Amino acid sequence: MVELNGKRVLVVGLARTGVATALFCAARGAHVTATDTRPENELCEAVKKLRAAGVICELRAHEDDLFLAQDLIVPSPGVPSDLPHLVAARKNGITIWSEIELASRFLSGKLIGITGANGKTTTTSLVEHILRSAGFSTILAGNIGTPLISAVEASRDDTITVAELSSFQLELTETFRPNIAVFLNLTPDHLDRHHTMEAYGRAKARIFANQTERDMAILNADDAGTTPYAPARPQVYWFSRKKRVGQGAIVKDRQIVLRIDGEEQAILRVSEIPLVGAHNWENILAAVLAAKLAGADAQKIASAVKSFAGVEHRLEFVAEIAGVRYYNDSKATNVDATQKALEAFSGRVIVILGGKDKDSDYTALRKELSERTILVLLIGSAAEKIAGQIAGSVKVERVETLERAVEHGERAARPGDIVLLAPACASFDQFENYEQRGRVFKQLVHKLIERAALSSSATTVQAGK
Ligand code: UMA
Repeated sequence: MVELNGKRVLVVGLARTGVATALFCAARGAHVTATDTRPENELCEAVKKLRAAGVICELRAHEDDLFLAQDLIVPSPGVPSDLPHLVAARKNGITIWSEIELASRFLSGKLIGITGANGKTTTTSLVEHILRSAGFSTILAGNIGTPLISAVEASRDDTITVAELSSFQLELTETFRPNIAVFLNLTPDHLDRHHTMEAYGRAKARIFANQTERDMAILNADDAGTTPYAPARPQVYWFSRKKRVGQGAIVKDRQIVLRIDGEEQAILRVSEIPLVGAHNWENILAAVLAAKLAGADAQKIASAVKSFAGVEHRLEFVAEIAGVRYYNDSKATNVDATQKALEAFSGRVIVILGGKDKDSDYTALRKELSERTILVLLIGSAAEKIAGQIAGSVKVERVETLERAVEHGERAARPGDIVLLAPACASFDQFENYEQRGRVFKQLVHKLIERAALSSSATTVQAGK
């Protein structure tokens, strides 16, 4: 635990993380200032709440002097760690922690941390679902949407907090130490922020940095990006869908099998996995292994996996209209996630790509696009770049907005086809976040259902959850 009483704390960024962090520190007696580049009229509700708690709000711009007059600075994940104000504060010896570092110093009970370029949200949700179904007291938090600091109040000695962790959160940690740490995979993402794959990998691998012999690390034996980061101190477990591992989880005779302390235990058949796409086997292997190491019973793990409904915006089935199936994978915010989404389907796919570019290389999509898709619909500010990089591999239409993409998709699709939103980009050019983008897509598909219902009684419609 760290003493906040009387300390000068600066919180940078006033969205979910910043508001929760500022209120947390103020409630513990710190002198809190909060700063955001946005003006007050865009932050009304947050500012009202913060001022009521005694937090000073400095808005519209970040003042240099403010950063140098602090004991502790907590930047939100969306604030680049090389922001000049932070660089200057660091030079002046001021402590800079991410919110997960601060939260971990107050959190009670056990912590399972899950990171990776893709699959984090599904794996985190699944681990929490398994443990809750197995009777443990759990909290779901982190990059998944609820800041870890919000979990502190409810955590007890017997709580297991299951946290999705991003590179942005991990890079500014110091003593952060999950009891079980999972590193799912490493493929290009966020290069606009981390600049190199090495820096991105190093930030993620901080999940293992403070683990001891009593802790457990779980890594993907099939992913060349993560294997070099296998740590020395904690007990290391591997998962693989392609090969055997010493200690961990594998696919054998089309079953998910745990191999722990020389014993093999079959958990469930792959045919019983309720999620689309072979890449989800990896998420399930990691989740089953983490849940087992956290103490869940094999039978309870199996029944919980079978009842897992999946995660919103992750290859989420939206509806089938006149034989065309619509899927929302708005969480596919990088090229690798889009590749995996395309690999999950064997039919003819019409895919919606585009949004805000993150210095990504879309040429990596050319193979899947030419083999699996019949049409690419381009939206958002990255459209020109994507069009240039995938030219010649598939038919492309520039439609600008999601609304027009859904209209064009419906018009171009024949029974048996799939219309898939898997944009390979961030959403911030046209939407608040990927969740809003996914919700808008689903609303647009639901409008198609209404139209289909009005225009013809013969049209068959099946809606997702
Ligand atoms: N801001 C500044 N100065 C800057 C930059 C931003 O003041 O230099 C301000 C913005 O004006 C805005 C605020 O900072 O008001 C935004 O902060 P934020 O982006 O950290 O927003 P939060 O709502 O706190 O969301 C963060 C995570 N966001 C990011 O990592 C970009 C959320 O992950 C996370 O769910 C949430 O904390 C709770 O932990 C989202 C995400 O996109 C889902 N994550 C990336 C991903 O999954 O790929 C890593």
